[in-house]
Amino acid sequence: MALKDSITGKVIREYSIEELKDAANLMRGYDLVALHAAGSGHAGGTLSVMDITAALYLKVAKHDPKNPSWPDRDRIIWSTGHKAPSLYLGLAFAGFGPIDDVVTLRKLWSPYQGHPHWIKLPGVEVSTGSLGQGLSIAVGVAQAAKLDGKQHKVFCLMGDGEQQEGQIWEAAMEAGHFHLDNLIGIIDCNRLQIDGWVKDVMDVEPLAAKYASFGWYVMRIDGHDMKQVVDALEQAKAVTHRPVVILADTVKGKGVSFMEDVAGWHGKAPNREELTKALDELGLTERIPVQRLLDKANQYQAEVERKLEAKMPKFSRNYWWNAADDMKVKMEPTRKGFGQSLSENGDDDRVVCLGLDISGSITISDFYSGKPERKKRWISMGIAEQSATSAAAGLAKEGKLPVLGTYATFAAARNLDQIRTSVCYGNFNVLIAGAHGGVSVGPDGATHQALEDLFAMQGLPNMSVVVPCDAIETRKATNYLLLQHKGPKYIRFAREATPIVSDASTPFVFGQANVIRLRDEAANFANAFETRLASSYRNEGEDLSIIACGPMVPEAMRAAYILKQEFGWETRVLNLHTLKPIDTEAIVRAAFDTGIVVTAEEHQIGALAWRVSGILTESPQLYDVPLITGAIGVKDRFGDSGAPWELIKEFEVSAEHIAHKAVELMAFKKKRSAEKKEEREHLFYAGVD
Ligand SMILES: Cc1ncc(C[n+]2csc(CCOP(=O)(O)OP(=O)(O)O)c2C)c(N)n1
Repeated sequence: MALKDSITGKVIREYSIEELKDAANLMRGYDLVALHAAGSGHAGGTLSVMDITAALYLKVAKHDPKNPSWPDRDRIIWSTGHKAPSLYLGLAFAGFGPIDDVVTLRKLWSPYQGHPHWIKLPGVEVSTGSLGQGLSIAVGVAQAAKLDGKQHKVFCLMGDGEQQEGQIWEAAMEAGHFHLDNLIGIIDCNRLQIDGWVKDVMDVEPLAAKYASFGWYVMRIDGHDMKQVVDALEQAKAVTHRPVVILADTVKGKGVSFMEDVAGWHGKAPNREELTKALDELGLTERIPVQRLLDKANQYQAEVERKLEAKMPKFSRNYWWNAADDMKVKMEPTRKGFGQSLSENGDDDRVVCLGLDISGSITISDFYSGKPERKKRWISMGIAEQSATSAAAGLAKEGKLPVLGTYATFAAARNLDQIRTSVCYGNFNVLIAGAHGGVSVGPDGATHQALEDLFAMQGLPNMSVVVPCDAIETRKATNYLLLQHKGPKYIRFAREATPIVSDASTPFVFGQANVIRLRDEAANFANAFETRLASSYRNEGEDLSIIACGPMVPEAMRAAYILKQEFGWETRVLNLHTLKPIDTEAIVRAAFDTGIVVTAEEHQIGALAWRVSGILTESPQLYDVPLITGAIGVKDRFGDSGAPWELIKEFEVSAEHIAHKAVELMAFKKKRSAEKKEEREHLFYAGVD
């Protein structure tokens, strides 16, 4: 089979093995240029899988680039979503789109998202990024082909670390049970994952015996020997009565000496020097138009920035972070505070941390780094969020203080039923860390941007939910949750560095909001504000309130600054770091005292806004108080790839958007009080008053 014209049936191009090798090599070069232009992405895995990609897209799969939805095409399911750039290059080299365009990888609005999205790019079969789901999708696609009496094949590309996901084995069982001989799984066995060697993180071998025992036909090949790859894929198509899995032994970072077999190159892009060296090693210095590609990327980026700026609410000057000489902030990722707390408190023998193969970046590895004696209380669970959640419940039942964490979307959605039943129903002392919450995760895109986790976590009985505003508050919150708080607890933090707006003396009391008030301009932004526990705060007759949580608190503070500078208005900012149990009194008082409440959350609108509005509507103190409310947050849409601060603008969750909303609401308040005054005057002059 090959690239085909779906109308005439003619073969578009027949690649020789040598030509395929050359194409794979070129694709590696384009991949590295695109990663460099993006400034992020997955070098190691995209390089290890490139020979398989070239074989599939250019030789083995039957498809027509001019007719991407040809019903009789073979389907290629890219379960290993982080290797999206290889998929994009496979498609581009096959003729589905211009090769040069791949260089817009991971940029805002680009069809070349950090993880593949089939709605944005023709030729992509399904959207992936959450590991372990592709094989089940492939089972469904293969079943559909059987139901329709179709002859096409379904290929599913997976990673070896990915095999740790339990769902893979449910799908493997199903494919075996249903004798899906139209399904061909391919595993990129490069032996590495994020936290290190697969065999150390969570051994998945013997894969051949495992798949065979589920009724699969198994082949093992050298995944860099193009002839073997093509032969195995062709042979797989001829197997009957059984699904086939090809275990392809590969090298992570293949082709670039300093990337080969180095775990650190999993999720990293080369800098300019590394790119030059890599292209040289691949023998591509003369063959890839690096400057033309980078110019294209830069032009695309400049256009993104122009369009974004045009959409931003405007004020008399630029109030963006650190844009002026005063009101400067220091920035640090909130997740740092989590690691610091684990490092400080980890000597408590009850503390046990569970690794989910993303340990360094979410800082949970700070628990044991430099402290080898704690290693025995570090349990690496692999990429297995669901089982780890229930295992944590088991540890807690026996008196341990288990902590687990990963991207918030995999820490609070993938395993939701396990959190609900194993952890919350049993009311166990499990601390779950949802890292990389919100859109500011950036270029990884929608699959990695948790925008719904707080709905689920707040909805669970017994669960407590904390969303700290900066790294310092994260540390305090973790200290409290880890050692003092009993019961299920969820802490959510961000990936991007965000402003530090508190210090050691800032109050943090679980369940109690803080009031933050702008006092004077200062050299340091945080010093311009005074923070108090809401319960000890006295009404100062502010014009409006902004209620925020997480890194939206600094944005709310900056909005308060904009509103004061531009209009002279006073704002009460409420830092609602604890979403559950919620500080009802602080919310009611803010509403009562100011009459305007704007909520601000880096989440689908509602996790904060609906909780607050629920309180506003059901509190007797507010029954006859006229209130004007507004909500800032993500408006019922999935995230996108892009730079973190671009996404804050695109998803309208910046201080400027909060301030803009406040202006809109203040206009109503003023109109209403003008009408009230007129009515009073009217009644007075009519002699009724
Ligand atoms: C459900 C889920 N959990 C965690 C992640 C984060 N993650 C991305 S890649 C990766 C490691 C994958 O290892 P492997 O399948 O071996 O891929 P490779 O090493 O070849 O890149 C992890 C844990 C994810 N994308 N999805």
